[in-house]
Amino acid sequence: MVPWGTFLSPYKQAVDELKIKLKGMRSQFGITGTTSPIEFVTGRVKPLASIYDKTLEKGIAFEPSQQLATELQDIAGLRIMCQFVDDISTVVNLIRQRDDLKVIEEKDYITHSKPSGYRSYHMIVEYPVETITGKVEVLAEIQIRTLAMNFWASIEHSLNYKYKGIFPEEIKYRLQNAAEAAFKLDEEMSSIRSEIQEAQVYFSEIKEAINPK
Ligand code: 0O2
Repeated sequence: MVPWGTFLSPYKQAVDELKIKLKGMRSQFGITGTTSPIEFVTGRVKPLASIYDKTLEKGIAFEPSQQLATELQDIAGLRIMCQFVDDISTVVNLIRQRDDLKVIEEKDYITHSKPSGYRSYHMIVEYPVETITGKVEVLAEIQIRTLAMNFWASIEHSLNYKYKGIFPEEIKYRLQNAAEAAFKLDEEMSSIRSEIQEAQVYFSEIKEAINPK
């Protein structure tokens, strides 16, 4: 059995490389003077404690194995945050068009939110990592969501940790209300999108004039 460090190292490389590539997409929009659909990008390798919890949930052995690599599709996880809901489909299309990864599966929790209120677009991709012993194909999960969806998901995630997935009814109800409020916020922001973007271009021009690159 390979040590955990060895098993996880291609995942770490995949996260590092994909973070650079996805952030690169954002910079390219900046260079061409087009508003970027990507606000910011984060990435992480799933901590061992979370891998352990997932193996218990799925009833698989907690050991570095091909089964684990196949069944846990988010050991490498990337998250792309967008300002507006419409930006999500732009980013999804940009990812679908790339030659350096293969989209294996897509889950649209935006059109069909989860019962918890969770909204996000998930893409499972296969990404080749070059190692000193050859090419390793790893799975990575890319979650694409708006800033409002991300705010809700991070709060719900912390509470989930606190209540170990079993929320008191009152909290569950409040979270569903908060998800609805986040949805409304996204709708309102979308309706004044052009106003917001004009203001953002105006401010970035002023910033550039005061502090040229
Ligand atoms: P963490 O700590 O973020 O890594 P899976 O459970 O992954 O085998 P499933 O349920 O089909 O299979 O995966 P799905 O629905 O694509 O969800 C995987 C990830 O989406 C979760 O990973 C969360 O990051 C996020 N997610 C899904 N549902 C919710 C939700 O109701 N609330 C929040 N806050 N996040 C959610 P992990 O491993 O559960 O967590």
